[in-house]
Amino acid sequence: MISAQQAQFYAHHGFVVVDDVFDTETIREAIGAIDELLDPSNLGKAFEMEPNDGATVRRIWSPTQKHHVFERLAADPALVDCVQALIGDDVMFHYSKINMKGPKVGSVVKWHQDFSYYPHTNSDLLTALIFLDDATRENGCLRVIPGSHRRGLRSHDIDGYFRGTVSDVDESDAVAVEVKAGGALFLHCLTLHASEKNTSDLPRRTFLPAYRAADAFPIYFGPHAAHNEPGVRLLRGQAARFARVESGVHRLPIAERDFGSIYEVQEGSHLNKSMSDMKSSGYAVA
Ligand SMILES: O=C(O)CCC(=O)C(=O)O
Repeated sequence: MISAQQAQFYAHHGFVVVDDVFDTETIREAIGAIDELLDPSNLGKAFEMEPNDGATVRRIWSPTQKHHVFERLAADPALVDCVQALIGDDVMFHYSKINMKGPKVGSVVKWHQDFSYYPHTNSDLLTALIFLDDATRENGCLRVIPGSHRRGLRSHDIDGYFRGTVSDVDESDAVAVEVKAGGALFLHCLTLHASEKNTSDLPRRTFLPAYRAADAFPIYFGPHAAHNEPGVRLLRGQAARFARVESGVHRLPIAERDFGSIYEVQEGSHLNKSMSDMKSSGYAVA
């Protein structure tokens, strides 16, 4: 459970780390589930590969829909207690992914705010980064700009189109957040964050279930945002009868071409994709 002090830290800094949310046995189970998902018979099923070697998976899409272990973890009472303490009593599961951050190849994630990919009527949305390996500076732990969630949504456009990154971030305030395996980093949807390439020999596998308050509704239904909606479900409290609206103006993530992931739109590789690539990839989101 989260203490009042931790909840205050989150409100002020836009992130908070809670150690030991999951024990060693549960983490071992999650890694076993990843190994099952990565069985060669499943290759091509909504994984995204590292472009540099073409052989290492960098992302597994919607693990909660693919393996019961991840479905269970995303709804784990200890985890959802923490989420409830941060975004309120009515908690919806939003979507999930696994970032593999493989040894030596694990891709850079550039500075961004998650809200830019899926703007909602209010900003009570968060992602829980559940570390399955110790996250260190060497293997590309998350970097955040504390307090950036209180300064609103920044433009993620380049040359008039959404490119999923803020190009002029002042990194002097950035902190590297190292977390032990089994711990969780709860990240506000407006907190600027990034991670470096994994230069170590060790993986940094991370399961990322995302949640939102029941009265936060998506206001953009472009292809990369809309596809999550069928999987959204109530985990705690009551479904909303009103939408809570926080801001008058929302910048929309309108890209020059459809993109399959944050990696693609930040790298610009979506601009080289053919329409048949887009259709066959079968996934799309942040
Ligand atoms: O896994 C990471 O290092 C960054 C995660 C992230 O920002 C994302 O997947 O949107």
